Amino acid sequence: MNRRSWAEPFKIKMVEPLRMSTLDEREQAIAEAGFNTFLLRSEDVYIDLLTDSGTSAMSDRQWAGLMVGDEAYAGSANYYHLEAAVHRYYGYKHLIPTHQGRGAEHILSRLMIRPGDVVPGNMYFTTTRAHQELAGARFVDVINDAAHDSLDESPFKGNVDLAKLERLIADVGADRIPYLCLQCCVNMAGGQPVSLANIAATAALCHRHGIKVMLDATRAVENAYFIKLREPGYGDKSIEEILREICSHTDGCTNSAKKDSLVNIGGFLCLNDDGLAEQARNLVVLFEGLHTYGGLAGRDMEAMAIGIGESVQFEHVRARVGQVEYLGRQLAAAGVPIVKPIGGHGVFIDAVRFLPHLSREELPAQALAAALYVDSGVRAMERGTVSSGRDPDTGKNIVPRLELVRLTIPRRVYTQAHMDVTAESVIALHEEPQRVVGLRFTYEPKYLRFFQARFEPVEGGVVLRPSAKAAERGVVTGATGQ
Ligand code: PLI
Repeated sequence: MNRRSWAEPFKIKMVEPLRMSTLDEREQAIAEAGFNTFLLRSEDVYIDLLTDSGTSAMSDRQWAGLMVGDEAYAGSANYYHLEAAVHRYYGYKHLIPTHQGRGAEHILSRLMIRPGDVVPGNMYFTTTRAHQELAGARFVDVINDAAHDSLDESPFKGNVDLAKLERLIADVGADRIPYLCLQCCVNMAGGQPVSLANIAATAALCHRHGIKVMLDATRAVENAYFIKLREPGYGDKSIEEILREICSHTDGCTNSAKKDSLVNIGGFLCLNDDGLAEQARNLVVLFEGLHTYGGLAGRDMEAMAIGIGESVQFEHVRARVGQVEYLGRQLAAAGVPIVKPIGGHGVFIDAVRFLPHLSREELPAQALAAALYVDSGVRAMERGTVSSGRDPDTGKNIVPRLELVRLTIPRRVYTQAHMDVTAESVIALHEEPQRVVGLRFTYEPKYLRFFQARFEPVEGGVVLRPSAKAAERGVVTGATGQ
C-alpha cells in the first residue's frame, strides 16, 4: 500500500502545561459553573474545545511581530501592514479594524439597517443576528434545507436557497433589505461551506435587486479549502486565488480575525463603497477607537497581518481541517451521530440522536456538553436551543432542528493524542447514554443567553450518573484515569 500521511507543517517550540483533574473536582466545578461550560474556569479544563475563537497558537513570526508594534495613537505602521495584507488576500477597498468580529457587525448593522428592515442570511450566527435585531431588523434564514439535516451529506450545505431568497424579496420588497449576510463555513450548521457557484448566483440575484452582499469572512479561508477540494474547476487554484474570488462577488465583509487569521484578538470591517466607508470610519471612533486602530494595539494588528498571510498557506489549512476530520472519522467509525460531512472548524455531535431518552425541553446538547466535561475534562459547547434564544416578537424559545454539541478545534494547538482522548470520552458516553441527565434553566440573561445562563439537572443533582460498565470492569470512570 502506498500510504502517505500529511503532518502538521510546524514543530513545537514552547509548551503550556495542562492540568488533569479528578472526577470529584470536575463534578464540583461543573455544578459551580451552573452546568454551563462557558462558566468553567479554564484552569479546571483539560482539553479545551469550547471554541476556535482567539485560541490559536501564534507562530514565531507573529510573536516577533508583537515586538514591532507601533503604538502611535494615529497612523500606526502596523495598520498599513494590515491594510496591505487585507488588500492582497481579501481584495476589498477600505479596511476598518475592530476589536473583534462583533465590533464590525455592530458598525455594519448601525450603518445599514433601518428599523423594520429584513436581513436574510445563510443561517443565523448568534452575535450577527443580535446586532441586526438591536438595529431594528428581522433576520430571515435563507439557507438550503440540507443544512438543517445532520444526515444530509451534500458537499455545500452552507449554500443559499435562491428560491427562498427570491420569495423573500418578492414578499418584503428589495427596499426593505439593506444587505444579505453571506457566511462562509456556516458555523451553526456544523462548519458547512458555500460553493463559489452559489456565492456568484446569490450575489447576482441580490445585485439585480440593488441589495448589497456582506460576507461574514470569519472562516472564508477554510471555505476556500473546501471549494478547492470539492468544487469542479477549482482543484488547481490556490487558496489565495479562491479567497479573492469569493470576496470579489461581495460588497464588503465583517471578519473575526480570531478564527482563520490566527490571532488571539482582532477583527475588521471592509467596504468597497467610498461613502459607506466614510460613515463607518466615523462610527468606529465612537465605539471602537480611531479608524487606524479600531480598539486594537499596534502589535495586535501586526500579528493579524502576518497571521492572514500564514492562514492561506495550503499546508496550513490542510493540516487544520485534516485534524478536525481525524477526530470526526473516529467518532463516526464508532457510530457516534455527528453532522456530516465533517465541518471545517469542529466536529458537531447530534445530541438528539445521541441522547434519545431526553426530550428537547431537557436541553440535550447542554446536558451532553456538561457530561463530557465531567467524564474527561474536555470542554465543548452547546449549539442548539440554548444558543438559539427566544423569538424577539413572541418571547418563545426558538427550537432549532439542529441540537448540537460542538467539539471545536483550536488552530495549531492540540495534537492527535488529544483528539484520541477526546474521541474515547465521547465514545464511552455514547455506549451508556442513559448516564446523562437532562438540564433546566435556573437563570437566563436577556442577550446571548448561552454565554451566562445557569442550569440544574432535572433530577438527582448530577449531570452524569456513574458508569455501570466501568463498575463491572472494576475501573473508575473518567477518561483521564480518575
Ligand atoms: O467572536 P467575535 O466577536 O470575534 O466574532 C463573532 C463571529 C461572527 N461570525 C461568526 C461566523 C462567528 O463564528 C463569530 C464568532 N464565533 C465564536 C465566538 C465561536 O465560538 O464560534
